Amino acid sequence: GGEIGRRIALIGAPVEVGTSEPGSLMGPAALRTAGLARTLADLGHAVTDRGDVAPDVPAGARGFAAVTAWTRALSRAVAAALDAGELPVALGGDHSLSLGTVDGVLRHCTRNGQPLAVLWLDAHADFNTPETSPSGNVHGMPLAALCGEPGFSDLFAEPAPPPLDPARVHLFGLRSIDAGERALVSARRVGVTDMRTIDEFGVVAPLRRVLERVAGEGAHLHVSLDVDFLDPAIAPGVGTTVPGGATFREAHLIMEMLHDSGLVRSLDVVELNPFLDERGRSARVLVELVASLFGRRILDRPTPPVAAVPAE
Ligand code: B3U
Ligand code: MN
Ligand code: MN
Repeated sequence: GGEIGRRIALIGAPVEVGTSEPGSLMGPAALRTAGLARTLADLGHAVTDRGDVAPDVPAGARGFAAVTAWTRALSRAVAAALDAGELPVALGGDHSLSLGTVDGVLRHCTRNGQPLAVLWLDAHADFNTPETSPSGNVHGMPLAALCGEPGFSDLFAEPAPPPLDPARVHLFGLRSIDAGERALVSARRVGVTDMRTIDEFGVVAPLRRVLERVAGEGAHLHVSLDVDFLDPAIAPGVGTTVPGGATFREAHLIMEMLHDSGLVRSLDVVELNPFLDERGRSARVLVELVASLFGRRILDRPTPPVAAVPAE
């Protein structure tokens, strides 16, 4: 089961250079305003807010020049936190920030000889390359870059760690995927629990299988939570809403299972766009979800081993 009393480092990543929808720059501030640090401290954790990462982004830089600066700065911040025995929680910021956070985790894991598993809670696959992307927005590309697809040279600091193993990436909640991504995701054997699978089997059986595999491999589990994983009805504060997302109850159950697994070692909370939010609702829901991931519970009862497991 999950432990309480962790050392948690909050790392602000006010980045929006990866998206064409301005406003996610304000995400870290909104999560702080919604009481993230206090909520985690009240659960018995030792929380340090490291403030916002402030990379040297060349003036006026957009696209990959700016993304590269963010990637390297976030990678250093996350790796340093992990090396110090902390659990880094990155506050976004658009999803291009995961280039940096996951690269930092990858470096830490590579040094320790530990495999890295990534759970990507998102409506999208974020597996475009500059070649396949319909929008050119980098927030739709981080997994492709991290998994070593071509077209991203010089993004990661040298010497770069071996790329993320796509077979240890699991997309959960997928319901919007571009043609090029679809081909890559299946060619690289990325794990997927799409919305149809969730409709058929619920979240428990597919997630339990992911967690059992991570536990069996002794892997570090990194969770990347995109606001658009959630249904827009409960979290409208995001640039790319996609109907049919996770409900409040599904999302909390996932967080509770993640807590009970005791496997989560790093977390991103991304794509919160307070400019598009309604009276702070989305920020508040995210704080509640992170609280569940870090041990808030109704009663001391883990999820029972129910439900048939769908065929792979
Ligand atoms: N797949 C599309 C849309 C998208 C991906 N991630 C977000 N939107 N947030 C793209 O632009 O790559
Ligand atoms: Mn995303
Ligand atoms: Mn998304």
